Amino acid sequence: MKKAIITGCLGQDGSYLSEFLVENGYIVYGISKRRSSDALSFGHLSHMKENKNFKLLHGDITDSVFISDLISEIKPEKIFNLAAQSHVGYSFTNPISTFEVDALSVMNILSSIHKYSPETRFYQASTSELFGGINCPVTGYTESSRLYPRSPYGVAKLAAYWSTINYRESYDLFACNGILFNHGGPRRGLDFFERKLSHNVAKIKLGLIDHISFGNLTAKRDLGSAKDYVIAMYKMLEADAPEEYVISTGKTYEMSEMVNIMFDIAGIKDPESYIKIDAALYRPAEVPVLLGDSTKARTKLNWTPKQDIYSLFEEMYKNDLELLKN
Ligand code: G4F
Repeated sequence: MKKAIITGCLGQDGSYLSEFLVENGYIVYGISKRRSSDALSFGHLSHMKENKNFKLLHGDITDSVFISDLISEIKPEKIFNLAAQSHVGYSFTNPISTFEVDALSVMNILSSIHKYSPETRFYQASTSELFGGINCPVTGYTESSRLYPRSPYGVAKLAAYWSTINYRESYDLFACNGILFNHGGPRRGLDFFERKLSHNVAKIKLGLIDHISFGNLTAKRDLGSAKDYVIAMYKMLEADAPEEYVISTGKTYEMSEMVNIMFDIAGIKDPESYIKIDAALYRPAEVPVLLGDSTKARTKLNWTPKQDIYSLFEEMYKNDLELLKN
């Protein structure tokens, strides 16, 4: 059986990708950072606890001993590096640790692949935050657009992006970046915009709270479904050659429009009366508009997203309503 390592396997993307790869005949070695409070937890993957093709390993990707031992022992066909400090707002107050996890650890992994397992194919979770959102082209950012990050998170991810390309060009590794635009779903962390929205609108529906506090609602995001996007990751490592790909829906919505869509799905009128703007939730530098042009992935990888924002928000809202009722 083919072997794959997924770092960050218990997160939103890591858990969907773990399920997808096991269903497609892989043995998955899932890496997750140990937390003493929930060291025995499989999180989103609790249904795979007894699955002999899914092995949960605890480890920190910033630890070079852990990474080199792991890669030299397993020598997997594929490594998907999805572990990250992925909250843009948090990166402004914790820039150093963000850089360690999101940039330095990627060099660690690439260096171990180069030394111990040069046939391993490597996927780096890059992001539309690399573009920065100023002067976004009307047709959307492509793989050749200018990179201009606007946060410590974006800067760290930019270093990781170039490290991946540099190792590919220097040592002929099969290493590539997926430049994924925002993507969510029921497993999204509660402190990201769309999940905060679905969870709190469900709370309002149940009469548990009477308002939601948000920061900047004038930014625009191209938001897709994490389940669709992990398939693009897989296809990138199945391609003939390692290349960068933009993964996006091709539609962008202002955050305030997203608020209206979610309230509409919940059947709650007059959304504005439930929203408070909290200046503390604004970021020191904002990424104003993100829109992606994923023509390359659609033509070369034959990838297309299945869910639009309406079906995604409906799934998220219904999931949160059930969670809260239970
Ligand atoms: O949901 P967000 O925190 O996502 P953001 O910053 O776009 O980053 C996400 O997408 C990136 C891909 O483009 C990933 F690389 C990254 O890891 C992450 O998954 O914020 C979205 C927008 C921002 O403009 C933010 O300022 O919503 C605005 N916003 C307004 N109020 C808020 C809030 N964001 C959050 N998280 N919480 C708020 O209360």
